[in-house]
Parts: sequence; structure tokens; C-alpha cells
Amino acid sequence: MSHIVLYGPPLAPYTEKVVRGLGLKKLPFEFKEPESDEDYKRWSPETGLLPVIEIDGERTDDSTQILLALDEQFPDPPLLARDPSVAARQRRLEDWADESFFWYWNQWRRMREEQAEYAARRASYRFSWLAPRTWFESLREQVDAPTTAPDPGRERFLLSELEHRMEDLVGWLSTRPFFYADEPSMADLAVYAMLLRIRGGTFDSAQDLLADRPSLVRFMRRIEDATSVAPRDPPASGSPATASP
Ligand SMILES: N[C@@H](CCC(=O)N[C@@H](CS)C(=O)NCC(=O)O)C(=O)O
Repeated sequence: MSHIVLYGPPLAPYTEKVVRGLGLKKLPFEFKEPESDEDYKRWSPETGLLPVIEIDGERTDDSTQILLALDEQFPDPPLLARDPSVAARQRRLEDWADESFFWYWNQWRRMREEQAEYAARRASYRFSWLAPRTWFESLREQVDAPTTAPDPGRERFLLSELEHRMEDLVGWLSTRPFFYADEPSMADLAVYAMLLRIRGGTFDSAQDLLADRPSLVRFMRRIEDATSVAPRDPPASGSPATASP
């Protein structure tokens, strides 16, 4: 029996993908969660990114490469369909899920940061009029004064984009239990990890848009059953485990 250690932030979608892959293959593993920036550098000296897996002392980074390495060493059940054209579609979908989640997460986080910064500047500007100040401080206040408020349409735009991506998934899943196949693949694990963040509230009301799509809700349940891991929904708000997903 191989000794497997998985290093990663527990709530990150990339870690989730790998946890589910190990669950699908019924491979026991030890889990190590980073506690500092140093852990990222120590466990992943080349990129500083986690997850990283260690199989009998050999380390692999990047969730996609990790799943491919697991598939090579523990081929049953496979994480890609035997039919090469189906496998190619699964690889593309897996990549799409990782990349699109990353894009939405960055946009969403930037929007929230800008909103918080604007609110803080407005509050401090308002109260600054009460305090005595020098001409230089007065000048700086003019420069620092909050100008335009963040565009309220941005949130609506991102939510409607997320809704379109969910509609894409509904169409691609169609009536199949998993994407393009009857058995789960690495594409399903990546999509599941992305949907889990949505279900957990990372994108606020996008969780209602997901709940309104029963085929995706059932898909998530099928993955939870197939991977023998209980749902690991993230907390209702906040970041997915670290500064970046
Ligand atoms: N493409 C990589 C992305 C991994 C990644 O972005 N990991 C994040 C945590 S979810 C990370 O390590 N961030 C640390 C940093 O940005 O310094 C994968 O699929 O594993």
C-alpha cells in the first residue's frame, strides 16, 4: 500500500478536486494543511502553490498533474474515458472549470475589495471635517476624497455571467449522470469543486441560481456518493481558504 500525503488549503477548489479524486479511487491519505506562507514555500518550492501530493516520497504539484499522476499509478477507476475523443472533451472541460472559476473569483474579490475601500474612504473623509487640520492636510483631503462609487452594475454582470456558465454546464451535462460519460472523470471533479464554492456562498446569491438548477444539484450529489467523501461546504462567506483560489 502506497503512502500518500496531500498538502493543501482544505477549502480551496484545487484541493477539493484532488480529495475527490482520491476518494473516487478509494485511496487512503494523510492530509496536511498549511499554517503559514512558509509552508507554501517549503512544500511547493518551485511555484509556491498548493495542492501538492507526495506518493511514496515523490512530489507532484498542480491539481491537474496530480490527478494524472494518480491515474497513472492507480488506474482503477480511470479519471478519463477510454474513448480518446471523450477523454479529450473531459480534459478540455476540466481546464475550463479551473480557469473560469479562477477568473470569476478574481473579479469578484477585486469588486468586493473596491467596495470596501470606497466605503472606508467615505467614512474617514466624512469624519475628517470634524478635526482641526493644517492647510496641507486639507489639500490631501481633496486629493483623497472619494470620487466615483464602484459600479453597482458590476455585481449584476458577474452574477449573470455565472448564471450563463451554469447554463452551459446544464447543456453539456444534458441527461447524462456525468459530463460526456456515464462514469465520473477529472472533468466532473473540477466542475464539482467549482460548484461547491458557489453552493457555499463564495459568490453570494449565485448559490440561489445553482439551487434553481436541479440537474446540477443532483450531479453534485452523485459526485459526493461516488467519491465517498461527505460534503465539505465552505463557510457561507469569505475567501476560499487563502488569498487566491
Ligand atoms: N493550477 C494550480 C493552482 C493552485 C493554486 O492557485 N493554489 C493556491 C491555493 S488554492 C495557492 O497556492 N495560492 C498561494 C499563492 O498564491 O501564493 C492547481 O491546479 O493546483
